[in-house]
Amino acid sequence: MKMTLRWFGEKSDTVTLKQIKQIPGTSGIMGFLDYKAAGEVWSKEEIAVYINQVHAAKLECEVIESVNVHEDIKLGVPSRDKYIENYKQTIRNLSVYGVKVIVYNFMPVFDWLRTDLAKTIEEDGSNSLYYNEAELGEMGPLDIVRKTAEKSGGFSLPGWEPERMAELEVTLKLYEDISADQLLLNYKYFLDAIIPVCEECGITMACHPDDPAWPIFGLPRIAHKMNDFEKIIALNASPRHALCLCTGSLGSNTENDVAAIIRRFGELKRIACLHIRNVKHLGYRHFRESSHLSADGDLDMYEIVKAMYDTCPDVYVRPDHGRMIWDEVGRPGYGLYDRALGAAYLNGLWEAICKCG
Ligand SMILES: [Mn+2]
Repeated sequence: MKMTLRWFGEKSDTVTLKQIKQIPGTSGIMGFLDYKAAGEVWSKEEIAVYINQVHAAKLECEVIESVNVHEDIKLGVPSRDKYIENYKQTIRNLSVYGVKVIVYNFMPVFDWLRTDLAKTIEEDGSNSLYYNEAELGEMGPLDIVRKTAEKSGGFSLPGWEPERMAELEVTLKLYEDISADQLLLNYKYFLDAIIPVCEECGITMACHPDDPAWPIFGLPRIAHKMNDFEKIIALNASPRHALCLCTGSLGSNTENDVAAIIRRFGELKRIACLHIRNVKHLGYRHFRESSHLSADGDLDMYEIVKAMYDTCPDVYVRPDHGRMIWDEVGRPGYGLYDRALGAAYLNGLWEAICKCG
C-alpha cells in the first residue's frame, strides 16, 4: 500500500504539501492540473512546474488523476482522433516526469454527481457530500449543475469545468443515440489507440468507476458493477489497462460487494490504485459520505483493506473525500483534517493486517 493524498496545486488547494508530508505514512500525492480542459495536451513545462514542487516537498508524484477524456472520444465522432493524439502526447509528457499511473473515467458528461456538497450531519455538526435521487427528479441536469457550482464555495470542481458545462444541453442531446454497447466500442477504440503508447512509456491507465454507481439522466454508464469491469477489462489485454477502484463510488450502490470486486480484479492484477472512503446509505439511491471508520458508514473497511492486502498489496491508495470537520473551510470533500484521519485509520488497519494476516 502506497499512501497518497490528492493535491490540486498551489493556487487551487487549501491544503499544503508540507501538511500532506506530515501525515504519517504518506509517500506521495495523486496529482491534478485543475486548469486543464478535457482534450488539451498537458505540456512538459506545465507538468514540470507541478511535479518539481511536489518533489521539493519530498513527496512522490507517480499518479496523476483526471486527465479527462474529451466528450468526442466518448461519443465516437470523427474529431476524436485529434483528441486521442493529444491524449497520447500527454501520456508521453507525463512519463518523462516519472508518472506511472493515470486515473481517468469514461463517464458521459457527468464526472460525478451529488445533490448537496455540504449536507450537515446532525449527530456531530460536520458536513459532507450527499446524494438523494428523489431531489434530482425535480431538478434536471441543468438545474443540478447550477446548484452544484453555487455550492462549491468558489472552487472549481474536477469534471465540472464551466466551458464544458456551458455546452451541456447540446452534449446531452448527442448521447440520445449512444447505447451502452456503443459507448463500450468507443472506449475500445480509445484504448487500442493509447495503450501501445502506455506500453512504450511504462504508464498504466486506471479507469475510475461511475459515481454514483448507477445510470443517471438516462445517459449510458458502463463502469459501476462487477460485470461492467469484466467487460471493460476484456476490451484490451494489456496490463497497462487497469482500474482505479473507488470504494465510495462503488459502495453508493447497495448491490455492490466492494471487497469482492477488489478481490476479483486484484487477483487478475488489474488494479493500479484505490480510492478509499465510506458511505452511509439513507434510503433508495440516497446516501451521504461518512468518516472512514467502518462503524460510521455501511462499508466494511477491514474487508476492503484485507482484500487489497491479499490480492494487490502494492497499489497506490488515497483516502478519498472526507467530511468537513473542525470548522475547516476548503474544497468540498478535500479538506485536510478528515482525510488525514482517514489515512491514519487506513494505516492502522494495514499495520494490524500485516502483523496478524
Ligand atoms: Mn474516487
